[in-house]
Amino acid sequence: MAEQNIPTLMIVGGFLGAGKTTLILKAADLLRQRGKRVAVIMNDQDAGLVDTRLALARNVPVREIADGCFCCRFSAFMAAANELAGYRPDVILAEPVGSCVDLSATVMRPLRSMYGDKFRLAPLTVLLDPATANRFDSDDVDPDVRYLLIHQLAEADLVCTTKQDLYPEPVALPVPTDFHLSGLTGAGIQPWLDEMLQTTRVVGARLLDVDYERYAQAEAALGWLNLHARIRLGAERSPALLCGPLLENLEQALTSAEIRIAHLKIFDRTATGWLKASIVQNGAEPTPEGDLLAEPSDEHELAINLRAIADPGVLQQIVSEALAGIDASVEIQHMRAFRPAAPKPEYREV
Ligand SMILES: Nc1nc2c(ncn2[C@@H]2O[C@H](COP(=O)(O)OP(=O)(O)OP(=O)(O)O)[C@@H](O)[C@H]2O)c(=O)[nH]1
Ligand SMILES: [Mg+2]
Repeated sequence: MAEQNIPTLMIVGGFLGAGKTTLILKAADLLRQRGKRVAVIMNDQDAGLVDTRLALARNVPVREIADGCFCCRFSAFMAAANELAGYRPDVILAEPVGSCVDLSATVMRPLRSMYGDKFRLAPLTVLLDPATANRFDSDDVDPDVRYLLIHQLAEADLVCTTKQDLYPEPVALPVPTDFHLSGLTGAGIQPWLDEMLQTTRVVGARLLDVDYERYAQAEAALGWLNLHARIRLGAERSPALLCGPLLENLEQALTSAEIRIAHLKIFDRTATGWLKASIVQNGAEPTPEGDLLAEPSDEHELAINLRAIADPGVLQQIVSEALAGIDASVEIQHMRAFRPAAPKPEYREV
C-alpha cells in the first residue's frame, strides 16, 4: 500500500537544554540499526546552529529552518520536509526551538489537515530535564520560563523526562510522565520509539489557550546569540584544547555578570576532527563529544550558540571579549545577538 511508504514525522520539543538533540541523534542511530532511513530538521530563531553541525558530523542528513520557529516558518518547514522526502527516509525527526509552545495548534494540526497524505504524524513528544523539574517551584526558574514550561508539558501527547543516567529515579511533574529516557546512554529510547512508530493515539490532541502576549514576553526574556567564525591560531591546538578553555572563560564571564545560562553550546571543526561541548547551567561541567584526540591544527571553524536570561548586547560583548582573548586572528562570518521576536504562526487550527 502506498501509504505504508510515507515517512513518519516525529516532532520532539521541550525547553532549551532539555536534551532534544541528544535524544534525536541517538534515536537516529537506533533507527538505523533497525534498518530505517532517517533524516532530521533543526530549527532556530537565527542561522548557524551547533545542532545542525553536530547532525552533519554524525552523518545524519539534516535541514535547518532559521529565522523563526516551525509555527512561524511552517511553509519553510514543510518545504524542507518535502525536500528530505526525496531521500526516501522512513523517519524524519524534527526539533523545534526550545522556547516554542502551542505546537499542537500551529504545527501538528495544520500538518495533519494539509499534509496528512505525505507524512504519518507521530505523537508530539515534549522533553523535560529532571533538574528543571526539581527546581520548578523555586525562584530559580524565571516566572516567564515557568509559563512556557507548563504550557509545553500541557500540550504534549507524550511527556518524557530525560538524562535518566544522571537522575535514575522518576521525578514528580504536574502532568503524567510517559517515558524516562537517556539520550546519552540510550536507556528507555526503544520503547519510546515503538510508541512513536506504532501509536494508536490521536496526535496533536491537546490544544491550549495560549496567551500570545505572555508567550512573546517569555521568549523575549531570553537573550540569543549565534556566532560562526574562522579562527587562525598563533599556535596549533586540537578542537578540545580550543573549546575547553573558551567554554570555561565564557561560563566564568557570564557567571561574574550574574547572567543565568539557559544553554551555551560550542562546535569546533578542523581538518583533523570536530568537537561539541555545551552546558545548560552556570558552573556545570560539559560532557564533550567528538574527536577528543584530534591532531592540533591552526585553522578552526567555530560556532557558538548562547541562550541566557540577559540583554543581547551584553552577551555579544562577553563573547567578543572571550574571542579576543584567544591568540588568533578571528574572522567573524556571522554574529547576531537579539531577543526573539513575538511569534506569529502562519496557521493556527483549533
Ligand atoms: N548526562 C546526560 N546529559 C545529557 C543527556 N541528554 C542531553 N544531555 C546534555 O544536556 C545538554 C543539552 O542537551 P541537548 O540535547 O543539546 O539539548 P536540547 O534540548 O537540544 O537544547 P537546545 O537545542 O538548546 O534547545 C548537553 O550538554 C548534553 O550533553 C542525557 O541523557 N544524559
Ligand atoms: Mg538542540
